[in-house]
Amino acid sequence: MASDGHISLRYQRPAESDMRVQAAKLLSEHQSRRSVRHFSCDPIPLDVLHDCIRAAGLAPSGANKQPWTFCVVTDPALKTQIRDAAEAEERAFYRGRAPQSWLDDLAHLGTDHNKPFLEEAPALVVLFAQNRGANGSKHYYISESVGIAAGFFISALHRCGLVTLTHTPSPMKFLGELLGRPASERAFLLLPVGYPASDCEVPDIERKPFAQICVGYHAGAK
Ligand code: IYR
Repeated sequence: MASDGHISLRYQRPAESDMRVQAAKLLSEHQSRRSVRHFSCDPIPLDVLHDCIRAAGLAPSGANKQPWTFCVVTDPALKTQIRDAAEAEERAFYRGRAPQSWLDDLAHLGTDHNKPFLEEAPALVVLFAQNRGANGSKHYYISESVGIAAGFFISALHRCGLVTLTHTPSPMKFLGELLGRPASERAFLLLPVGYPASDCEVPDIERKPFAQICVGYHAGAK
């Protein structure tokens, strides 16, 4: 049945046994994903990165407005400019802008204002949220939509063997200026992308157990 600008959904229901195999595989893949702050300088295949962006661009969005722009930076001079500007903001953050309670919450990550990964990672992806469309048209649920696209992107990178970090030097206004983005766009995330450095370490952190993140409301259950 196809009518009124609609088409039939292409869908094949899998067997439950196959669903369980896929679910276990997906869970195990996600368990090995980590945010990385120490990158190898090795270049990455840009076509792989572009496919990850294509996959991210398939995310659902408010009224299908797709209110995102993915900027890919590999130019070393521009990466240096981004690092310098980000470190200036981060210096202000760590030296007073952040309340002590916030710094205490970050202590276990071992972060400071130094962001060498902004030059070392072979690609920086700057994800912008579009507050309005090119023709001034309205966009809806912008943060939700761009956040979902970012999640798709991070997941796609991981499946392709690349690592990243959801970096948010704050404020990120300098990114729009350095990349010449229109005033209707605001920087949402800065994601360095590449391979981990050979001696890369990550914080030894735990994830919340299932019972703490999921509450079930099932008929007949006591
Ligand atoms: N933007 C700073 C601080 C920072 C904030 C949070 I919330 C983190 O999860 C990690 C870091 C920085 O990148 O160092």
